[in-house]
Amino acid sequence: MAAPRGITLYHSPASRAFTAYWMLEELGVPFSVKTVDIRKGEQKAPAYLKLNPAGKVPTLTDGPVVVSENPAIAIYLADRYGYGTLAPKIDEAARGEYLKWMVFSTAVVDPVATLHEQKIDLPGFNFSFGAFDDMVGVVTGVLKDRQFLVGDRFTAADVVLGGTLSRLLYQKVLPEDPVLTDYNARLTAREAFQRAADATWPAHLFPTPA
Ligand SMILES: N[C@@H](CCC(=O)N[C@@H](CS)C(=O)NCC(=O)O)C(=O)O
Repeated sequence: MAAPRGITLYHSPASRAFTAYWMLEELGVPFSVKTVDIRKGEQKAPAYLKLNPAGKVPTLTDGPVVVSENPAIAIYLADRYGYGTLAPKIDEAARGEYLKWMVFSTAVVDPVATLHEQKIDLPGFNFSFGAFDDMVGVVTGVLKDRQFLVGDRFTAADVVLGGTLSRLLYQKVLPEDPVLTDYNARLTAREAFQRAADATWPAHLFPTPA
């Protein structure tokens, strides 16, 4: 494993920064957290925009490296600190599928689910992300016969796409299909998942309803 160079995660409570936090917890590398509270508009502060001009969380720095967008953060971290375990190696056939699911998570699943939640269901043909039902069919199709996205081995693709599916199930955007709920149970049972969830939705800010 490469030596960490001083990792900082720019994270906000109750945000998609959960995914990057979970990645770091899975890897067990030391990191510090800087809170960029999106509900206070801190993601638009000039100093933060220099790191991430999109003004969104998460962003991660590791020595001179600055990386944003959850799939990119996960690919970077897994290659540097989990190569061959959380990341299939370059020459492994599984690498292709691994990268596909990484990109699919924010190029397809997140936007099409957001539109569906807003009750906008576009026909798939003319849209890069396709139709909602087709997306659900693709993910249930792969998960019905396996434990994780890349065969029976947990990878960073499960953190990125799995974390997105988990959130969408919680928000009731995805159907309660047993294929999805069983997969989600395998993810949420992981200690690293729970630590990231506790950090992202802390009980004092998000108490469980009585
Ligand atoms: N494509 C980005 C999405 C990140 C994102 O949506 N972040 C939201 C919070 S969940 C955000 O920072 N919103 C604040 C804003 O847009 O002002 C990724 O995958 O990292």
